[in-house]
Amino acid sequence: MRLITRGDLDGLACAVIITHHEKISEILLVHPQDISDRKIDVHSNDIIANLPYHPECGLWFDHHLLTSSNRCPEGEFRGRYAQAPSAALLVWEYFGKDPRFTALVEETNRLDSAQLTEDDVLHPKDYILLGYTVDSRTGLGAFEVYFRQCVEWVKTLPIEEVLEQPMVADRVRRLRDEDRNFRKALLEASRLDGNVVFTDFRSEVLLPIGNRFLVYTLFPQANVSLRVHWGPDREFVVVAVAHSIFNRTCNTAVGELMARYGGGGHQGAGSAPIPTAEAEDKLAEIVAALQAAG
Ligand SMILES: [Mn+2]
Repeated sequence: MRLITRGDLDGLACAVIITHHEKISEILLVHPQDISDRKIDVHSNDIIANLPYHPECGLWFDHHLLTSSNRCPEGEFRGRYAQAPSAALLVWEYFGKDPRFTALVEETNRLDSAQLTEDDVLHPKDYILLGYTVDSRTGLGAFEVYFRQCVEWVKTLPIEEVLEQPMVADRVRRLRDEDRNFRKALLEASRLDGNVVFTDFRSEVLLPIGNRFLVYTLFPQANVSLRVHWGPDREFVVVAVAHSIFNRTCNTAVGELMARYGGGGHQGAGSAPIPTAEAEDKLAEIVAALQAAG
Protein backbone atom coordinates (compact mmCIF):
# COMPACT_ATOMS: atom_id res chain seq x y z
CA MET A 1 0.00 0.00 0.00
CA ARG A 2 1.11 3.54 -0.71
CA LEU A 3 0.40 6.63 1.33
CA ILE A 4 -0.12 9.84 -0.61
CA THR A 5 0.04 12.93 1.58
CA ARG A 6 1.13 16.55 1.85
CA GLY A 7 4.56 17.69 3.02
CA ASP A 8 3.62 19.49 6.20
CA LEU A 9 3.29 18.58 9.89
CA ASP A 10 -0.28 17.39 9.33
CA GLY A 11 0.90 15.09 6.52
CA LEU A 12 3.73 13.90 8.75
CA ALA A 13 1.39 13.13 11.66
CA CYS A 14 -0.95 11.29 9.26
CA ALA A 15 2.02 9.28 7.99
CA VAL A 16 3.18 8.43 11.52
CA ILE A 17 -0.23 7.09 12.54
CA ILE A 18 -1.08 5.36 9.25
CA THR A 19 2.28 3.59 8.93
CA HIS A 20 1.86 2.45 12.54
CA HIS A 21 -1.44 0.73 11.70
CA GLU A 22 -1.01 -0.24 8.05
CA LYS A 23 1.79 -1.74 6.01
CA ILE A 24 2.91 1.15 3.81
CA SER A 25 5.57 0.48 1.17
CA GLU A 26 5.95 4.03 -0.09
CA ILE A 27 5.14 7.58 1.02
CA LEU A 28 4.42 10.02 -1.79
CA LEU A 29 4.39 13.77 -1.14
CA VAL A 30 2.24 15.64 -3.61
CA HIS A 31 0.73 19.06 -4.12
CA PRO A 32 -3.07 19.19 -3.61
CA GLN A 33 -3.55 20.63 -7.09
CA ASP A 34 -1.95 17.51 -8.61
CA ILE A 35 -4.69 15.38 -7.07
CA SER A 36 -7.43 17.77 -8.20
CA ASP A 37 -5.94 17.86 -11.72
CA ARG A 38 -5.69 14.02 -11.75
CA LYS A 39 -1.95 14.22 -12.45
CA ILE A 40 -1.19 11.40 -10.04
CA ASP A 41 -2.01 7.76 -10.83
CA VAL A 42 -4.04 6.56 -7.89
CA HIS A 43 -5.06 2.94 -7.22
CA SER A 44 -7.39 1.14 -4.84
CA ASN A 45 -4.51 0.21 -2.53
CA ASP A 46 -3.51 3.85 -2.04
CA ILE A 47 -4.37 5.84 1.06
CA ILE A 48 -4.77 9.59 0.56
CA ALA A 49 -4.46 11.84 3.61
CA ASN A 50 -4.56 15.62 4.04
CA LEU A 51 -5.24 16.03 0.31
CA PRO A 52 -8.30 16.24 -1.97
CA TYR A 53 -10.35 13.16 -2.78
CA HIS A 54 -9.51 10.92 -5.73
CA PRO A 55 -12.20 8.41 -6.84
CA GLU A 56 -9.69 5.56 -7.33
CA CYS A 57 -8.18 5.64 -3.84
CA GLY A 58 -8.88 3.00 -1.19
CA LEU A 59 -8.98 5.21 1.89
CA TRP A 60 -9.29 8.97 2.17
CA PHE A 61 -8.85 11.45 5.03
CA ASP A 62 -9.18 15.20 4.68
CA HIS A 63 -10.34 18.29 6.51
CA HIS A 64 -9.88 21.03 3.90
CA LEU A 65 -12.80 23.06 2.60
CA LEU A 66 -14.48 21.53 -0.42
CA THR A 67 -14.49 23.68 -3.54
CA SER A 68 -15.37 23.14 -7.17
CA SER A 69 -11.91 21.71 -7.89
CA ASN A 70 -11.74 19.91 -4.57
CA ARG A 71 -14.96 17.93 -4.81
CA CYS A 72 -16.87 15.85 -2.36
CA PRO A 73 -16.98 12.14 -3.27
CA GLU A 74 -20.22 11.31 -5.09
CA GLY A 75 -20.96 7.99 -3.42
CA GLU A 76 -19.67 6.08 -0.45
CA PHE A 77 -15.99 6.23 0.41
CA ARG A 78 -13.79 4.60 3.00
CA GLY A 79 -12.06 6.89 5.44
CA ARG A 80 -13.16 10.15 6.95
CA TYR A 81 -13.89 13.70 5.86
CA ALA A 82 -14.88 16.45 8.28
CA GLN A 83 -14.15 20.07 9.02
CA ALA A 84 -11.54 19.49 11.69
CA PRO A 85 -8.38 21.24 12.89
CA SER A 86 -6.24 18.62 11.15
CA ALA A 87 -6.45 15.52 8.96
CA ALA A 88 -4.27 13.78 11.56
CA LEU A 89 -7.11 14.08 14.07
CA LEU A 90 -9.45 12.22 11.68
CA VAL A 91 -6.82 9.55 10.98
CA TRP A 92 -6.15 9.14 14.71
CA GLU A 93 -9.87 8.75 15.48
CA TYR A 94 -10.34 6.30 12.60
CA PHE A 95 -7.55 4.04 13.87
CA GLY A 96 -8.77 4.03 17.49
CA LYS A 97 -7.03 7.01 19.15
CA ASP A 98 -3.77 5.35 20.18
CA PRO A 99 -2.74 7.35 23.31
CA ARG A 100 0.92 7.36 22.28
CA PHE A 101 -0.02 9.87 19.54
CA THR A 102 -2.18 12.21 21.65
CA ALA A 103 0.43 14.98 21.99
CA LEU A 104 1.41 14.70 18.33
CA VAL A 105 -2.23 15.10 17.23
CA GLU A 106 -2.97 17.97 19.65
CA GLU A 107 0.07 19.94 18.52
CA THR A 108 -0.65 19.20 14.87
CA ASN A 109 -4.19 20.52 15.40
CA ARG A 110 -2.79 23.78 16.79
CA LEU A 111 -0.29 24.35 13.98
CA ASP A 112 -2.57 23.28 11.13
CA SER A 113 -5.42 25.53 12.28
CA ALA A 114 -3.06 28.37 13.35
CA GLN A 115 -4.28 28.30 16.96
CA LEU A 116 -0.88 29.48 18.10
CA THR A 117 0.54 31.62 20.86
CA GLU A 118 3.13 34.32 20.30
CA ASP A 119 5.67 31.94 21.85
CA ASP A 120 4.84 29.32 19.20
CA VAL A 121 5.97 31.88 16.61
CA LEU A 122 8.91 33.49 18.39
CA HIS A 123 10.20 30.56 20.47
CA PRO A 124 8.66 27.40 19.01
CA LYS A 125 9.43 24.06 20.61
CA ASP A 126 8.62 20.36 20.37
CA TYR A 127 6.19 19.32 17.61
CA ILE A 128 5.48 22.92 16.55
CA LEU A 129 9.21 23.50 15.99
CA LEU A 130 9.49 20.22 14.11
CA GLY A 131 6.45 21.32 12.10
CA TYR A 132 8.22 24.45 10.87
CA THR A 133 11.11 22.32 9.63
CA VAL A 134 8.88 20.05 7.52
CA ASP A 135 6.86 22.88 6.01
CA SER A 136 7.87 23.29 2.36
CA ARG A 137 6.52 26.85 2.46
CA THR A 138 9.46 27.77 4.66
CA GLY A 139 11.54 27.25 1.53
CA LEU A 140 13.98 24.67 2.77
CA GLY A 141 14.08 22.89 -0.55
CA ALA A 142 13.66 19.25 -1.39
CA PHE A 143 12.75 17.43 1.75
CA GLU A 144 11.22 14.10 0.81
CA VAL A 145 14.07 12.13 2.37
CA TYR A 146 13.87 14.32 5.43
CA PHE A 147 10.11 13.83 5.67
CA ARG A 148 10.34 10.04 5.55
CA GLN A 149 13.13 10.07 8.09
CA CYS A 150 11.02 12.24 10.41
CA VAL A 151 8.14 9.76 10.13
CA GLU A 152 10.42 7.02 11.50
CA TRP A 153 11.85 9.22 14.25
CA VAL A 154 8.49 10.55 15.44
CA LYS A 155 7.16 6.99 15.54
CA THR A 156 9.98 5.67 17.66
CA LEU A 157 11.51 8.55 19.67
CA PRO A 158 10.25 11.13 22.17
CA ILE A 159 10.05 14.57 20.54
CA GLU A 160 13.08 15.86 22.52
CA GLU A 161 15.19 13.17 20.88
CA VAL A 162 13.70 13.77 17.44
CA LEU A 163 14.88 17.38 17.70
CA GLU A 164 18.37 16.18 18.65
CA GLN A 165 18.82 14.27 15.38
CA PRO A 166 21.56 16.10 13.44
CA MET A 167 19.36 16.49 10.32
CA VAL A 168 16.61 18.08 12.41
CA ALA A 169 18.97 20.24 14.48
CA ASP A 170 20.57 21.48 11.27
CA ARG A 171 17.20 22.50 9.82
CA VAL A 172 16.28 24.24 13.08
CA ARG A 173 19.52 26.23 12.87
CA ARG A 174 18.82 27.24 9.27
CA LEU A 175 15.26 28.15 10.18
CA ARG A 176 16.51 30.48 12.94
CA ASP A 177 18.98 32.16 10.56
CA GLU A 178 16.24 32.61 7.98
CA ASP A 179 13.88 34.06 10.55
CA ARG A 180 16.48 36.63 11.57
CA ASN A 181 16.85 37.79 7.96
CA PHE A 182 13.12 37.57 7.36
CA ARG A 183 12.37 39.76 10.39
CA LYS A 184 14.75 42.42 9.05
CA ALA A 185 13.25 42.31 5.53
CA LEU A 186 9.73 42.31 6.93
CA LEU A 187 10.33 45.37 9.12
CA GLU A 188 11.89 47.25 6.22
CA ALA A 189 9.08 46.43 3.80
CA SER A 190 6.07 46.82 6.10
CA ARG A 191 3.99 49.70 7.32
CA LEU A 192 0.86 49.91 9.40
CA ASP A 193 -2.10 51.49 7.62
CA GLY A 194 -5.03 51.51 10.06
CA ASN A 195 -5.95 47.89 10.76
CA VAL A 196 -3.87 46.68 7.81
CA VAL A 197 -0.18 45.79 7.85
CA PHE A 198 0.99 46.33 4.30
CA THR A 199 4.17 44.53 3.24
CA ASP A 200 5.66 45.37 -0.14
CA PHE A 201 8.31 42.88 -1.25
CA ARG A 202 8.50 44.23 -4.82
CA SER A 203 11.91 45.78 -4.18
CA GLU A 204 13.36 42.39 -3.19
CA VAL A 205 15.07 40.40 -5.95
CA LEU A 206 14.63 37.16 -4.02
CA LEU A 207 11.39 36.84 -2.11
CA PRO A 208 12.28 36.80 1.61
CA ILE A 209 11.14 33.59 3.26
CA GLY A 210 10.33 32.92 6.89
CA ASN A 211 7.57 32.27 9.41
CA ARG A 212 4.38 33.63 7.87
CA PHE A 213 2.97 34.46 11.31
CA LEU A 214 5.92 36.65 12.31
CA VAL A 215 4.31 39.78 10.87
CA TYR A 216 1.48 39.52 13.43
CA THR A 217 3.93 39.58 16.34
CA LEU A 218 5.64 42.67 14.87
CA PHE A 219 2.36 44.51 14.20
CA PRO A 220 -0.04 43.42 16.95
CA GLN A 221 -2.35 46.39 16.21
CA ALA A 222 -3.10 45.03 12.74
CA ASN A 223 -5.91 42.51 12.34
CA VAL A 224 -5.12 41.72 8.71
CA SER A 225 -1.99 41.54 6.58
CA LEU A 226 -1.59 42.38 2.92
CA ARG A 227 1.58 41.30 1.18
CA VAL A 228 2.65 42.15 -2.35
CA HIS A 229 5.34 40.54 -4.46
CA TRP A 230 6.11 40.15 -8.15
CA GLY A 231 4.61 37.38 -10.24
CA PRO A 232 6.62 35.69 -13.03
CA ASP A 233 8.13 38.20 -15.54
CA ARG A 234 6.60 41.04 -13.53
CA GLU A 235 3.47 40.87 -15.67
CA PHE A 236 1.39 40.90 -12.56
CA VAL A 237 1.82 41.36 -8.84
CA VAL A 238 0.64 38.77 -6.37
CA VAL A 239 -1.37 40.13 -3.47
CA ALA A 240 -1.81 37.84 -0.46
CA VAL A 241 -4.20 38.83 2.31
CA ALA A 242 -4.67 37.03 5.64
CA HIS A 243 -6.32 37.62 8.98
CA SER A 244 -3.99 38.05 11.96
CA ILE A 245 -3.87 34.87 14.05
CA PHE A 246 -3.56 36.93 17.25
CA ASN A 247 -5.79 39.96 16.73
CA ARG A 248 -8.83 38.02 15.51
CA THR A 249 -11.18 40.93 14.83
CA CYS A 250 -10.98 41.24 11.04
CA ASN A 251 -14.44 41.36 9.42
CA THR A 252 -13.39 40.82 5.80
CA ALA A 253 -14.23 37.55 4.04
CA VAL A 254 -10.83 37.40 2.36
CA GLY A 255 -11.62 34.71 -0.23
CA GLU A 256 -14.62 36.70 -1.48
CA LEU A 257 -12.61 39.91 -1.67
CA MET A 258 -9.82 38.16 -3.61
CA ALA A 259 -12.36 36.55 -5.95
CA ARG A 260 -13.40 40.05 -7.06
CA TYR A 261 -9.83 40.45 -8.33
CA GLY A 262 -9.58 37.11 -10.09
CA GLY A 263 -8.14 35.23 -7.12
CA GLY A 264 -9.61 33.17 -4.33
CA GLY A 265 -9.14 31.71 -0.88
CA HIS A 266 -11.24 31.17 2.19
CA GLN A 267 -12.63 33.31 5.01
CA GLY A 268 -9.28 34.00 6.67
CA ALA A 269 -6.79 34.02 3.80
CA GLY A 270 -6.54 34.37 0.05
CA SER A 271 -4.59 35.79 -2.83
CA ALA A 272 -5.02 37.30 -6.27
CA PRO A 273 -2.81 38.09 -9.28
CA ILE A 274 -3.20 41.70 -10.39
CA PRO A 275 -1.96 42.99 -13.77
CA THR A 276 1.02 45.25 -13.15
CA ALA A 277 -0.50 48.26 -14.95
CA GLU A 278 -3.50 48.22 -12.59
CA ALA A 279 -1.56 47.34 -9.45
CA GLU A 280 -1.51 50.72 -7.67
CA ASP A 281 -5.24 51.40 -8.15
CA LYS A 282 -6.33 47.91 -7.21
CA LEU A 283 -4.04 47.71 -4.18
CA ALA A 284 -5.45 51.01 -2.91
CA GLU A 285 -8.97 49.63 -3.44
CA ILE A 286 -8.19 46.45 -1.52
CA VAL A 287 -6.63 48.35 1.39
CA ALA A 288 -9.66 50.66 1.47
CA ALA A 289 -12.01 47.66 1.53
CA LEU A 290 -10.06 46.04 4.39
CA GLN A 291 -10.14 49.31 6.33
CA ALA A 292 -13.82 49.95 5.70
CA ALA A 293 -14.80 46.49 6.95
CA GLY A 294 -12.51 46.92 9.97
MN1 LIG B 1 -4.08 19.72 7.05
